[in-house]
Amino acid sequence: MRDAVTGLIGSYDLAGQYLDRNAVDELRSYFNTGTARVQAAGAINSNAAAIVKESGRQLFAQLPELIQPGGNAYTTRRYAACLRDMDYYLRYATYALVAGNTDVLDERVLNGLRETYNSLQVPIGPTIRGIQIMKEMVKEQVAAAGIEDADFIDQPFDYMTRELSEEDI
Ligand SMILES: CCC1=C(C)/C(=C/C2=NC(=C\c3[nH]c(/C=C4\NC(=O)[C@H](C)[C@H]4CC)c(C)c3CCC(=O)O)/C(CCC(=O)O)=C2C)NC1=O
Repeated sequence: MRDAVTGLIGSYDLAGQYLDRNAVDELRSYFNTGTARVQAAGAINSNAAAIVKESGRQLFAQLPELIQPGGNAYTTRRYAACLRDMDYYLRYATYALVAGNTDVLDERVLNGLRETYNSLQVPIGPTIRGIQIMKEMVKEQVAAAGIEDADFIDQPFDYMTRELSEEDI
């Protein structure tokens, strides 16, 4: 599992290069956003349950067929599995935000996920919609907590969206 620093060092080491201007700029930008990243993680942590619950509510309001007979989140068990998945996405997004790197998402979340979803007929498009709803809600929470310049929030959510949507929708 990598973070912004170990990821950068890893690729420079592979090339046998000193940290050049680009590397230094990248490191500077990571360290400059460091405090805000940690604060954002704190804001998410204290609202995580509410963010997941409210995102689920919005998702099912937008796509009510998911929780109707025949829908993939129909029955209490599958409804709960869906919200649990949303909680996974939020928790791992928080790790990736602090790390400034999406490696943890590849390793712990995305690896094999599409295959699992396809085999259980969990629809990918609506899952992506749920991830994007959470992203917007996190941005609101982070703004409400007074954390500025929090553009980095988008990255893990958009990364999961991109990776999930690559095929098979
Ligand atoms: C930490 C990494 C990790 C992830 C990401 C993960 C996902 C994950 N979601 C699953 C199921 C599921 N996932 C969903 C999710 C949804 N259905 C919908 O209609 C919605 C669009 C969506 C919620 C947004 C549902 C309903 C199931 C149960 C499907 C079934 O058993 O039929 C399963 C199958 C096993 C199980 O039910 O636990 C896995 C492995 N597991 C992990 O360990």
